[in-house]
Amino acid sequence: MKRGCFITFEGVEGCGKSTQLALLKDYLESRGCSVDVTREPGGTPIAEAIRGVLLDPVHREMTSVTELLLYAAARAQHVAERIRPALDAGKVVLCDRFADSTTAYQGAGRALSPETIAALHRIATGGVWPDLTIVLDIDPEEGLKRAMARRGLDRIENESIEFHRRVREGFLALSRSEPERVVPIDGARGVDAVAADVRRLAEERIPLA
Ligand code: T5A
Repeated sequence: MKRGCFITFEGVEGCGKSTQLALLKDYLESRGCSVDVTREPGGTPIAEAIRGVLLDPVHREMTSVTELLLYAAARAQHVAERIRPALDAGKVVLCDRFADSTTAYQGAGRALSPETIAALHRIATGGVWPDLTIVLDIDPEEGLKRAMARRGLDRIENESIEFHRRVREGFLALSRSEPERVVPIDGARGVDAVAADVRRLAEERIPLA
């Protein structure tokens, strides 16, 4: 069966991924696509349980390596149980964060080794990799303000502003090393202006009737 299309959304906290993902889903469905929307960490019962452990602010003692392995474990289950079957069924999969978040947060943010992270990417994804990754780029202070206005901050959001700046740089570095796949857009604009860019990028990758 024809493989579907895998699009991921990335960026710092509160950059607007969930908002844009929902708008793109509605648009693609209105154009006749079969769309599966999911998120990381999460997307399956096991991965959602791991998400609870990862984001709970009570787990202050969690080591960086434990954090890395838990994100990878959640991803392995998510790919096997949900993403790969949806792509095999020819669906468009829209995912709120994926492996690039590990590269940015645990790599650029926590300074864990790129070789270790690359090895875990191979194990956890089994070679399932996005066709397009849209990075919604905004100043982390702005993103945290947005996230804070909506709810309390989780364990990762509570990190220092320097950590979040390294994460932003991590995403931008990925877009420089893989410019075809990882495309940054200015996420500081209004929702509609960002959505127009997102739609254009998606339409370049998905053949619509
Ligand atoms: N993580 C994740 C890792 O460290 N490693 C990994 O491998 C992975 C997969 C996930 C956390 O885990 C970390 C990263 C994260 O810290 P999460 O709950 O998914 O946790 O956190 P976020 O990804 O930050 O999700 P949020 O829901 O907080 O932010 P979104 O989805 O980027 O933003 P959104 O759309 O919910 O918008 C936030 C607020 O801003 C408003 C919205 O209405 C909302 O109130 N907004 C705008 N306001 C002004 N202008 C715009 N253009 C706006 N767009 C949205």
